[in-house]
Amino acid sequence: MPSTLINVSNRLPVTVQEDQITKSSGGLVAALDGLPEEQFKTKWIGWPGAAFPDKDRQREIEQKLSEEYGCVPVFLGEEEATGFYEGFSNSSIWPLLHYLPNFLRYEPAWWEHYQNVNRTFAKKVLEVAQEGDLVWVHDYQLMLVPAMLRAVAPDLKIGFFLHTPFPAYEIFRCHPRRSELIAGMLGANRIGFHAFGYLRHFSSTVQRLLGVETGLTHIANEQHIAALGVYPIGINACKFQDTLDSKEFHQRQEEFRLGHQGKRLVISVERMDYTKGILRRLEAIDNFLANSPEDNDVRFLFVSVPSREGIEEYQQLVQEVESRVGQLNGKYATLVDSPIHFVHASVPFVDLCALYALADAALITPLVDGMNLVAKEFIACQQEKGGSLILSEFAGAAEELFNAFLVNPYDSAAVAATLKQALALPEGERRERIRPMREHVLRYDATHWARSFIDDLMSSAAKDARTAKGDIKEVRELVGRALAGGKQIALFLDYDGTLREIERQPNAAKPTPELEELLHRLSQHPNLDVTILSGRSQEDLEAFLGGYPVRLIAEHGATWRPPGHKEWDRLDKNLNYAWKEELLPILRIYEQATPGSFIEEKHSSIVWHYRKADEEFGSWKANQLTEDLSALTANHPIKVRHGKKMVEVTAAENNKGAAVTRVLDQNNNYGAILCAGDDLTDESMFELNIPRLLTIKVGRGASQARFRVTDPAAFRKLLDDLFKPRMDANFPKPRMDANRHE
Ligand code: GDG
Repeated sequence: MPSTLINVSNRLPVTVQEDQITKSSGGLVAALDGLPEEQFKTKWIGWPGAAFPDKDRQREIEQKLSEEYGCVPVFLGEEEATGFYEGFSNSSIWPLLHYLPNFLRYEPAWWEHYQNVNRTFAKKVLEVAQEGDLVWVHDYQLMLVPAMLRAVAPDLKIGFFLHTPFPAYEIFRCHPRRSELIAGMLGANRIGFHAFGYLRHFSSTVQRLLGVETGLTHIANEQHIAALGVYPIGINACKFQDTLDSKEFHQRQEEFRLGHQGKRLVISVERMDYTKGILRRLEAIDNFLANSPEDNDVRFLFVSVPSREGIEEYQQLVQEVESRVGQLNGKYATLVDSPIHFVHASVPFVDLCALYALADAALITPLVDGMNLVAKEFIACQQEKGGSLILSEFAGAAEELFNAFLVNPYDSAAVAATLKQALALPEGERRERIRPMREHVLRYDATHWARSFIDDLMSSAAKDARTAKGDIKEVRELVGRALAGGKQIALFLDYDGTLREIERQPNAAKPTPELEELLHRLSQHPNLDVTILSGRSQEDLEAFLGGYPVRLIAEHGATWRPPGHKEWDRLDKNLNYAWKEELLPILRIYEQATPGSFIEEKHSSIVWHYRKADEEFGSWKANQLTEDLSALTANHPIKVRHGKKMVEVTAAENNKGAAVTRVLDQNNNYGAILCAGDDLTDESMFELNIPRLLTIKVGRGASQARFRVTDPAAFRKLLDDLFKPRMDANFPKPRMDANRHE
């Protein structure tokens, strides 16, 4: 039975008018049409494009869309739709996502509409979704939907794809609702972006705004993990191939050829949007025409599809563009011709293909663009001609279209010069540039994009579903069986937050009498090999636990001491800690600026503690420090960790998982290996792939562990139950030096 893929996007892939429904054929529709039917049934949830206040009419549309198009309409009131779409989505989020804070407008009422509409979408999804379905939410209009869904249906598989860039934190932080927006996205199991830069910005924005520790490819929320990935969208290759083979295409191409005879054609195709750089491009064209009178056979053709016409900034843009085109044509026209041909309308698809195929060059110079499909479409349609692609380096497509002439759209003289150079290139060379790019865009098409995202979503959702949700009974059974078979069991136990509750003063966290009793019992158990590992220094561990015949591992695995030994052995002898000298002054600045905070220097790490600082200010500074350090140390084998009330920098090679592996390399005849921990440093143990491994997360938060207990008390109780003393046992009390507790 195929699962259903529920696509949730602002607009349905159909337009409903008074008496007819027409199917639109955007990239998204094509991408999902290409998915294998035996694997997926596709449904769409979205706005049908107009308000239908009459309830009977709504029911009628609903039925028709569901039966004939697999679409579920979300009906919105007129005012609500305007506040949500033109207001919040396109006048407030869109400009910021495109690095244009000057265009940002915000009205509290828009935010209300945005939340309400996102809620309505989420409700509709919950009405439609069945167990096992995948939900794929698209774009900036629906950023809150993933978290809204997660709150009600924690096990739903949810993907989110952002079709625009995600800007640097300094830009995104301008938005009055910045934290709510990113928290909304984090409800997804997987979040996709067009380019790695956008992913990196998102990750650092989450780190700085929400104080959540982020990895390169995942962000651990309270209860689940949001995986991050890069999926550059492609074009509907089949549709282009079919059109290029059609008779109509050849006819139109011939007609256009006649229409532009004797001219070299440079085309630009886009929605009329200020992000597309139209005014800057006209500046470059002015420069080109002024400085290249010998190129007077070049004609510029603009196809600018009307867009967001209800918004003032867009109306102004149309006026400015029209006036500038008029000015330039006035300046450079002859009695028989003018250099710029401006079409402010949408042209039929086949005409678009004919223009792409016929053009000598495409001038695509957005100021910022998530991907820009036009660039890829132009390449796909260039067969023999070998037209040149002049592409803004600020479009996501620039990362893939390796043979394009890349330009900075703000540098109009350079754009003009590059255009001249591109047009002058011999035809053979131009063809050679296009050929490999054409292969690329036809292979990595929209279907490839959708498949990669969906495959990854399924695997990350499956992984997330296992997040420490195993039944603890399984641990009891496996341990019971190993003990009954007389097998040895290895215990790898973290200390603070796992065996012992966290204390405000770290040196106050010495074992309580109850824990002493338990440790005594575990260390004397004939079937147990106990290791306690911690981020603490060896001095701390000696002071708290030195009296027990257990193995101690300190500083996340940098140093260890076998059971019963006095001497500690460093495992990081070959590591270079020169970075500590460099980073210390940075941490000192934070220490100075944050009253109550202090630095702890360990052999293998530096820690900035802020538990005694003002809570809010301390955590704000900690987010900032984590971000600064992460950026500075990106190319070093160093790990920066924002833990509980501290930021720690350690050598990446030192981790508890590696330490566990080292112990097991010496002997691995265990019937079970049990690892337990409460924070992110313990995840390296949980990720190990070794047989008979039982992993237990202590407390809340996402984790790779299979099992979970609520807190240290529950964990001690579990250990107590698992390793109850045998009736005949009479263990001696350990030798403890009372002074060592202080
Ligand atoms: C957003 C992101 C990202 C244009 N004129 C006509 C026409 N078009 C079609 C093109 C192309 C589409 O519109 C435009 O797509 P883009 O990708 O260039 O840009 P946005 O509309 O801003 O799309 C963008 C995209 O989402 C996908 O994730 O790449 O960065 O901003 O397919 O062919 N189609 C027809 N007539 C026209 O006159 N038929």
